[in-house]
Amino acid sequence: MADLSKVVEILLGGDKDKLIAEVQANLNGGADGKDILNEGLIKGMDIVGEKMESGDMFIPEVLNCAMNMSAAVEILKPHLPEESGSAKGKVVIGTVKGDLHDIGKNLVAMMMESAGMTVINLGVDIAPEQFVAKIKESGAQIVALSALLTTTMAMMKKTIDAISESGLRDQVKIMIGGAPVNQDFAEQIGADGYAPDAGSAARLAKELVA
Ligand code: B1M
Repeated sequence: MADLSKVVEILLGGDKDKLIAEVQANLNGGADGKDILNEGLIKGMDIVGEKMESGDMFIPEVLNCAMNMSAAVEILKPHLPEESGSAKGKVVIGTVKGDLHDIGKNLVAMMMESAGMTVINLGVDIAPEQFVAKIKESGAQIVALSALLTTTMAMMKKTIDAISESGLRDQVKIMIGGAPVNQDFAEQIGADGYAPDAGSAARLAKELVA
């Protein structure tokens, strides 16, 4: 595998043009898109998170790194493995209310699209009633909830409860993901599934509509 430590280093340095040039140089050199994502960009964002926690990086710098990562993902998109097989199905995806993290959720949406699904990406900070309204309007078969904060995990349950109260629970499969959640939590709150990363999320979505 290519040495991707420079991608990590440049991501941490916060220069978007340099990051894009480095990602492109790695692609030109034959590096695997998935490796650049996992061993470069995601690894870099993990270090950003550690620095944020220890007070060595502040929110504006973190946000800048996040925006640069999103720009780099755009370059990587055509080089990421497509999920095999064409699955039909409509997914409503969003980051739950109170939570503004969207990079992971957008990767999940991208992988689902590459698996042939129609994805309605509601964005971040999405209230339970917004999910309910979109399910009604779109007739989606899957609802995909993302959360990155321990404080917003409870909003996943509130969203599932709102879907049940609106009488739509039997029409949709609900899947969850994001760093603080796991399979046990999914079962506890009555979700139909949990996926740890974007690739497995697309596979799970296909299974849920099969
Ligand atoms: Co925030 N943040 N942040 N942050 N941030 C974390 C999550 C944190 C772990 C950092 C840390 O302290 N180490 C920490 C959470 C602690 C906790 O609750 N346990 C944290 C905190 C505390 C906060 C604030 C409260 C900070 C503050 O204001 N004091 C604040 C909260 C704002 C809010 O949401 N209300 C905040 C703000 C921000 C920014 C806005 C500055 C920025 C987000 C910008 C953006 O997203 N557009 C930001 C960032 C960038 C991060 C870190 C550094 C990186 C997140 C990321 O994009 N990772 C993050 C630390 C970290 O994750 N290491 C951190 C890369 C991404 C590809 O991974 O999102 O995990 P991830 O997605 C993965 C999987 O989780 C999974 O697949 C993805 C791809 O494989 N997945 C799913 C995600 N959703 C899925 C859904 C699925 C299936 C899989 O199915 C539906």
